[in-house]
Amino acid sequence: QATYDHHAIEQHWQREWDDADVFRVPDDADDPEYVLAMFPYTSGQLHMGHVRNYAITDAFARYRRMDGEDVLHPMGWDSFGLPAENAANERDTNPREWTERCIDQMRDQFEALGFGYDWEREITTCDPDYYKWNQWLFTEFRDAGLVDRRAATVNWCPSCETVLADEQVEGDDELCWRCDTPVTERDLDQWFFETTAYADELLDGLDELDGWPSNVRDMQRNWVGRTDGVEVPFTVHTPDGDEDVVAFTTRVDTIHGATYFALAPDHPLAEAAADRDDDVAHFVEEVADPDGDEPQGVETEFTATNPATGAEIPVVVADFVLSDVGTGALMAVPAHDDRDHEFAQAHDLPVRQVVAPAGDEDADVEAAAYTADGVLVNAGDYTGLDSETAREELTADIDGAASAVQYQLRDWGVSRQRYWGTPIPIVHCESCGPVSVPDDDLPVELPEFVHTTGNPLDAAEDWKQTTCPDCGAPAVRETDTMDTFLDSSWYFLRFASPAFDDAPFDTQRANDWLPVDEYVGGDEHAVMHLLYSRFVTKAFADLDMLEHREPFAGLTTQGMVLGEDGTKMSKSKDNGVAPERIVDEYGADTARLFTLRAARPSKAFPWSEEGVRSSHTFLERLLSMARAVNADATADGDLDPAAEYVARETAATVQAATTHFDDMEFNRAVQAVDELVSLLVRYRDRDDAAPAVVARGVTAAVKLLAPIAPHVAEECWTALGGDGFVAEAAWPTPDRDVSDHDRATSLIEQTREDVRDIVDTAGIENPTGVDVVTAPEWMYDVLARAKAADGNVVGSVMSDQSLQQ
Ligand code: ANZ
Repeated sequence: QATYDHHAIEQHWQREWDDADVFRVPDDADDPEYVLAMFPYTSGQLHMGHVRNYAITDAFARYRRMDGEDVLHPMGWDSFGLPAENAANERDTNPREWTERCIDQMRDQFEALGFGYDWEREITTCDPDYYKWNQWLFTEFRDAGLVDRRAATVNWCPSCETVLADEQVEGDDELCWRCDTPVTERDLDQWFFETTAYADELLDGLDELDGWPSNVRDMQRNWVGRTDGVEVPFTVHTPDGDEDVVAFTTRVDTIHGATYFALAPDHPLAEAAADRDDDVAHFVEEVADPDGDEPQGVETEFTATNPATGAEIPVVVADFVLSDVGTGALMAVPAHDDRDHEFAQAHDLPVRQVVAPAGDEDADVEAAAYTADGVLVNAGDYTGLDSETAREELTADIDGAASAVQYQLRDWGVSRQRYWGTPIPIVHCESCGPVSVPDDDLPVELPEFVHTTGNPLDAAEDWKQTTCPDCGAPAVRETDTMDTFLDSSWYFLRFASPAFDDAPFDTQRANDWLPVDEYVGGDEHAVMHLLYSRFVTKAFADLDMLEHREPFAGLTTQGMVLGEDGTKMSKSKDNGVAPERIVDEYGADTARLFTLRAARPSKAFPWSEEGVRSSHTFLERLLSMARAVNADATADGDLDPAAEYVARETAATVQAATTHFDDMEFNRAVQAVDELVSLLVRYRDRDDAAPAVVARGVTAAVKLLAPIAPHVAEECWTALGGDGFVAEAAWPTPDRDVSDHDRATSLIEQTREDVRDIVDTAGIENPTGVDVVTAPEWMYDVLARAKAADGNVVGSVMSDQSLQQ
C-alpha cells in the first residue's frame, strides 16, 4: 500500500464512476450549470492541447458539481470534414469507417484521462440522426428568408477543390486555412446564410458579453466591421443621358475636394463604359487586380457633377474600388485620402485641399494626403467649420445625401463541393426551381462513398436522380454539402436533449440549460465558430424556438501547450509530447495536475518533464499522507496556538482556493493547496500535533484537489473514511472566520515594508537578528514564511493590540 500505483487506481475509479453513473445529469435540473469544451474534430489523435482544454472544463465541472449544481458536461464529435475524406482516399477506406475508428480511439483516450462526461448525451455530427437537423435547420431558415442561392464569386482552393468561406482564407497571402494553398476565385451558384441580417445585433450583443475575453470581442467587432458614413448621389453624364450614382463616404466633410469619381470594375456603369471604349474594356478584363499593391485604373468618357461645388469631374474605373464595399462607387479626394492621392499623382488628376489642421500648422497636400479631421478651407459656406460639424451640415444640405452604415461582414457561404458533409436538402426541378426537401423526407442520407477527383456526389448518378417534391417531375438533387461549421453552430443546443426527434432540440430543455455558463476552447475559433453560433442562436430565437439570444455567457480561450523548448509542439520539430505516454508513465491525474498548475488557462506554457515529475511526487505525498491520517480522530476542544494556526490556515486555504476555482485559476488553487500540504507535513511531525486538526486539513486538501486529480482524490477519500465518492461530496467551506487571518497577513506585509524602509534609510547593508515581539503565537508560521520570502527583513513588531484594532 505504500506505493502510488496510478494504473490500478485510475482504472478502478473510472469503472466505479461509470457503474454509479456519477456524471449523468437529469433532463430537468434544479440548478442547471452548463460547462462545455469545444468538441474535438475527429482526427483520431489527442494532443496536449486537447488534454489541457478538457482538463480545464472537467475541473470546473467537477468543482461545480461538488458545489451542489446539476452540471451538464457533455462530449461529442465534430466528425464531418475534409481530412476524413482525404484520409479515406489515402488509405483506401471510406470516410465513415475512418471516422468511426477515430472516434473509438478518442473516446478511449478521454476515458483514460478520467473526464467526467455524461456519455448518454454523446453526439456525432456525421450520424444521420444529427445531420438530419442540419437539413431541417437549412429548410426552416430558408422559409424564414435567411437562406438564399445566388451566383457569387467565391474563394476557391485549387488543392482541396472546394469553396472556402472568407473566414477560411488566411493572411495577406490569402492561403487556404487547411492546406496553405493560395486561394483563387470562381463564379458559382452558392447557398448563403444571411448572417448580415444580424450584423447590428452581432455587434451590439458583444457589449453585454462581459464573460468573454475582450480580445475575442474585439476580433468579432472588427470582423463585423461597422462603418458609419453617408451615401451621396453624384450625377454622372453619359452619351446615353444622365444617371445618379451613389457613393459611400465616411468623410463627406471633404466633398468640396472630390476631384474625380471612381467606379469598381464590375459596377454596371463601368460595364457600360467598357462597351463603348476598348481601353476601358481592356482594363476591366485584363488589368484590374483588386489585390494589387498599386491602385490602377482608366479614365472613361463620362463625367460627374460634384453636388457640393457643381464642378464637372472625370469618372474613372479603378481596381481599388471594391464591388462589395459600400455601393461600388466612391468620390475621390486626393488631398485627404492616401489611395486617392496616389492614384491622382499617377494619373495627373488635381489635388484640392479642403481641410486644414486645426492649429497653425500647415499641410502640404501635394506631397501627401492630410487624412485627419480639421477645419474646412476652400469649402464655400462651410469654410471655417470643424470636420464633425461640416459632416452633419453637409449630410443635411446635399440633395439626396443620407446617413448609411457599411459592414465588412459578408453572408456565410455554406456550399462545399465535397462528399463528407451534410447533403444540402434541395432538389433542382426544371419547372419549380430549387425546392426544399420536405421534413418527412429528411434526412437526405449520403450515398456510398466513391473515390473520384471532383465532387463525389455529382458522380453518384443513382442518388442524384429523384423527383420534384412539388410537381413530381424528374429532378436532380443538389450535390453540394454544407460547410461543417454549420454542424458546430448549434451542437450545444442538441446536448440539452440529444435524443429529441421532433426538432433539433427540445425548446424547454434548451431554455433551461442555455446559455452555456463556461465555454472553453482555442482562440482560433474567435471569429468563425463563435460568430456562426451566435447567428444561429439568434435565428432560432426569432423562430420562437429558444428564449436566449446568446449561446455562451462565459468564454475562456485557452493558451497553447508549447514544447519544452518554448515553441509550438509540432511533428517537424519533433518536440511533441504524446498524452498516452504521460498517462502511462505518470498517470492521468499527473497529466491533469501538471497542465492545470502550469499556468492560468488563458496563458501558454512550455512542457516540462521536470514539472510532470514533481506533480507526480506531490500526488504521491498526498496519498501517503491520507493513508497515514488517523481518520477517527475527533474534536478537540480548545486548540493550542500551533493547532489553531493550522486550523486557520486550512480554513483560509479553503476560502482562497474556492475563489480561485470560481475564477478558473486552477494554478493558484493548486498553489494554495500545495502550501497547506507542506504545512500539514511539518505540523504532523510535531510531538504535540492534534490528530483531528491534521485529519481536517488533509480532508480539505483532498476535496480541493478532487476536481483536478480526481482518481487519487477518490483513493485518499476512501483512506480518510469518506462516504461514497469524493466526486459527489460537498465542496468544503471554511470552518472558522478567517477575516482576521487576512488582516494579520496584511499587517505583516505592512510591517515588512516599514522595516525595509528603516533599513534603507539607515543604509544597513546586511541586517540580521530577527526579533518578533508579542505576535500571536499561531502566526509563527506566517511570519516565518514572510521572512523566508524576503531575506532582507530583519524582523517585525506586532502587538496583540494592533491586531485587534
Ligand atoms: C471620400 C473620402 C475622403 C474617404 C477622405 C476617405 C477619406 P473605411 O473608412 O475604410 O471603412 N470607399 C467607399 N466605397 C469604397 C469601395 N467600394 N471600395 C473601396 N473604397 C471605398 O472606408 C470608407 C471609405 O472608403 C470611404 O470614404 C471611401 O473613401 C472609400 F478624405 O470617401 B471615403
